[in-house]
Amino acid sequence: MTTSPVILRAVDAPGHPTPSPELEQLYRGFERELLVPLWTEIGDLMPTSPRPAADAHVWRWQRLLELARESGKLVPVGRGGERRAIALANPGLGGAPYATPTLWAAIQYLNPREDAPVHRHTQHAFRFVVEGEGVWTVVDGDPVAMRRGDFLLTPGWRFHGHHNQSDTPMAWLDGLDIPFVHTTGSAFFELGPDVVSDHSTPARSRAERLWAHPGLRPVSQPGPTVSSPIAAYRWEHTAAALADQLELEVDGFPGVLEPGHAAVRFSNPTTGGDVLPTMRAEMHRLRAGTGTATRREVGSAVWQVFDGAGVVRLGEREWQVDRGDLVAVPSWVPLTLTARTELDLFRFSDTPIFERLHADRVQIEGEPG
Ligand code: GTQ
Ligand code: FE2
Repeated sequence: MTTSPVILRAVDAPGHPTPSPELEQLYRGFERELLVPLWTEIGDLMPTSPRPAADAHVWRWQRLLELARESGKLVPVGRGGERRAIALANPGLGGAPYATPTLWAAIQYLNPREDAPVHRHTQHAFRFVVEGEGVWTVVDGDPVAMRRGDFLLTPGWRFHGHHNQSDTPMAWLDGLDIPFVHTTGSAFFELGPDVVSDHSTPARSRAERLWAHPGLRPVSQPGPTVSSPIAAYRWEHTAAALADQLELEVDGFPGVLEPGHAAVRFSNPTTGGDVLPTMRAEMHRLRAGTGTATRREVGSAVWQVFDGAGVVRLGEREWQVDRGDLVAVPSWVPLTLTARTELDLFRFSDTPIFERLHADRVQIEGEPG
C-alpha cells in the first residue's frame, strides 16, 4: 500500500505508453487530481498469487520477557496507557505494531498486586498463557483465573480488567484483531470504572460453570452467539484431547490431522464454529521427530511454541524455535514444522474473515491445488 505521494513515471515496457513530454504532462495531471492509472500499478495490485507486505519472522520469548520485566520496573499500568502490553511489529509493515496485516500479538505483563483498569472495545481479544499464574481477568464482572496452557476469551465490547493477586509477576500473550479493526475504521472504545472493585479469585468462572462441560449446554441459553461463551479453555482439557488423538493413532484409528500430528480447534459450543468472529485458535502437538506437510493458506497466522523444540520453515527461511517463541506467518507463505522433541504449538489466525468472504484457499504440497 502506498502512503507517500505517488510519483508516476513513464516506463518503456509492453502494455505501457511510449514516454513523451505529453505523457509526462498527462501523469502530472493525474497527480494534481489525485488519480492513479491501473497500468502503472498492475503488478503490485493484482499479482497472480498473494504477495503480502508482511514478512515471515520469529520473535524470541526470552527477549520479550526481558524487555517486559524492564517495562515492569519503569512503566506504570493505569488509566490512559491502559495496559503494559508490548506488540510484535512485523518488519514488513513499516513499524506498525502489527504482527500481520490483521493480527495484534503482544506480551502483557503485570507486577504482583497490580490492576489493569476496566475498559471495553470492539476489537476481539484472547489471552494465551505460556507460563505462570496468579492473574484473574474479569470479563463483564466474571473473574477468570489465568494459568499455564489456558486459552481465555475477551469477545468485543465486554468490559474487562486484569488483576494480579499473587506475589509474582505474570506475563502472557494477547491476541487481538486491532490491525483489522484499525484499517477498516471500525474501532470503538469506552472506559469502565477507574478502580477494579472485585479482586475475588474463584478457581472457575461463572462462564465455565455454565458452559464448559463437554457436549452439554445449558437449556436456559438457547440460540447461537457470535462469540464463544466459554471464558476459559483449560489446559487439562486441551492436553487430554491432544493426548487422546495421538493414542488413537497408536491404536490404529483415525483422528490425527496427519501422521504424528494431533490438532484441536477451540470452538464456540453454540455454533461449532470459531471462538471469535475474526480469529481462529488451535492447539497442535507433533510427536518427536515428525514433520508436517508443507502447507500454505490465504490469511495470516501467529504461532507460539507452548512446549518443546523444533524447526519452522517458511518459504526459503528456517528457524530453530523453543518454548514461548512467536512466529508470524504471512498469507500464502508455505509453512513446514518439524519437531525435535515432542512439540506443542498454539496457533491463531484471521481465517474466519476469509471464510466469511469465500476468499479462503489452502494448498498442501503434493496434493492437487
Ligand atoms: O488486555 O485489554 O495487548 O485492550 C491490547 C489492547 C491488551 C487488554 C492488548 C488491550 C488489551
Ligand atoms: Fe482491552
